[in-house]
Amino acid sequence: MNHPDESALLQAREAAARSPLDAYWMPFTANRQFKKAPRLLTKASGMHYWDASGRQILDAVAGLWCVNAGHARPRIVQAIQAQAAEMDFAPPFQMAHPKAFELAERVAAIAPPGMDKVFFTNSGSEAVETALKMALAYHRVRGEASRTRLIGRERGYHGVNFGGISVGGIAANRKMFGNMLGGVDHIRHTHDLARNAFSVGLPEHGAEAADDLERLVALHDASTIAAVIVEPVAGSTGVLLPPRGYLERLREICDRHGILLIFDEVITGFGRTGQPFAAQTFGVLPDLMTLAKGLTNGSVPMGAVLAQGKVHDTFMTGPEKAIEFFHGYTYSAHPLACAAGIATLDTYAEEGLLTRAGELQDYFAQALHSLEGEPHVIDLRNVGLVGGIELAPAPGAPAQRAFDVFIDCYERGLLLRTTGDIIALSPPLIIQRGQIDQIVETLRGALRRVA
Ligand code: PXG
Repeated sequence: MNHPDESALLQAREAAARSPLDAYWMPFTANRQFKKAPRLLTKASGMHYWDASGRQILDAVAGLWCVNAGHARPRIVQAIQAQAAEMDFAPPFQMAHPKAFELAERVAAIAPPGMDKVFFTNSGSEAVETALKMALAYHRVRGEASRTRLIGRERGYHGVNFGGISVGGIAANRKMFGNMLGGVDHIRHTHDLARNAFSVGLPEHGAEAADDLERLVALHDASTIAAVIVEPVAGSTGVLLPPRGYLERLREICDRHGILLIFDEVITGFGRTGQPFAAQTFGVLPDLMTLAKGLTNGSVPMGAVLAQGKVHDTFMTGPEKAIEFFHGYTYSAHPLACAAGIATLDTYAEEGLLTRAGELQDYFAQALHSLEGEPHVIDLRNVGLVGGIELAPAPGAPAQRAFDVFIDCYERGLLLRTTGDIIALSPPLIIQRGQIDQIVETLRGALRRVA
């Protein structure tokens, strides 16, 4: 046995000998592969990152679908700095601070009609859990407590908490984690390469996929179903667009059966599709909407649920002294996040960013679709400033080809995001036409280089 001092020394020596990358267990990452060849970003401004060696990297994914106004925008930086100095934290339960109300008003002002109540969370995942709980509680408060079933969609992504993975439809995110929530079912996804490959904008075929909800109503009975949650554009699973007429039909079926419709707009929110929210771009009004990411331009973690007034008001019927919704987070409406959110909305407004994707989408679409015919490309998809490039998987090695393209592009100064064999593009909304060309030409080179 070592003397205590000696063993402490030994431990310290061992720790020093370990790689400084050992302790951090990285999320959604092949940890061992990454740590053999780390990609460390150390600085960001506007459309670019810089890595630890000072190399400039064009950001084609707005960080992770969140930095819609570009990186390190001065107004946002200053707002966070000033707020940190003025008041770091305020308790959110039975107390509040002015910027929480101000940000809620500002979000409601750009939201679809009637969606004027805002509940703050700290992430998209928490926004999803909040919306699901809100839907269940809403039906209970209005006297239909039997509506407990939640419906998601195959290939859906709604964050990583238990509610979100239960209504989500990505096997890898579910299979390790047991039984999920009870009483959840899924409608089928809308991806249909055979009929819709290389569509420019929304695909023509597949509105009838919404009728799958009627099948679940027939199976479970509407009186047991609380809500349906879908992403208007499914992002994380690889950019799946709603077929023309699909969301409208989903809305009609929900209306017919008294089911709440939740749009998860965590990636489509804040200008990504050409309007502030996809609900506006596609002209379909949900009952609840989940937001995050672009809400603070990615600068401080924050999410939110937007609710129709009628949903909110239903809760406001009991005794005035009673807490209406037993839910919330220590960091709900955190002062730094609120300050960042207000400055973010100012920046979006000043620069017309919430509609800029609409102005650029034709140029973006044309550039993207010029990749048709390049090696491995089996589909190209676009809406607003979202692009999807689906590759044929390499034989026996699914996801390898897209990852190789990702690495090839990164080495040439371009940051992409891949999921399986699909490459996603979601650049900051401040992007210039020349930078769209740079993204597409770098990609073209990579597609020709990879096996
Ligand atoms: N809903 C949707 C639609 C999302 O895209 C979340 C919820 C969860 O948000 P948080 O803030 O809890 O991560 C997301 C997150 C990708 C990718 O590769 C996208 C997300 C997360 C990880 C990867 O596109 N979006």
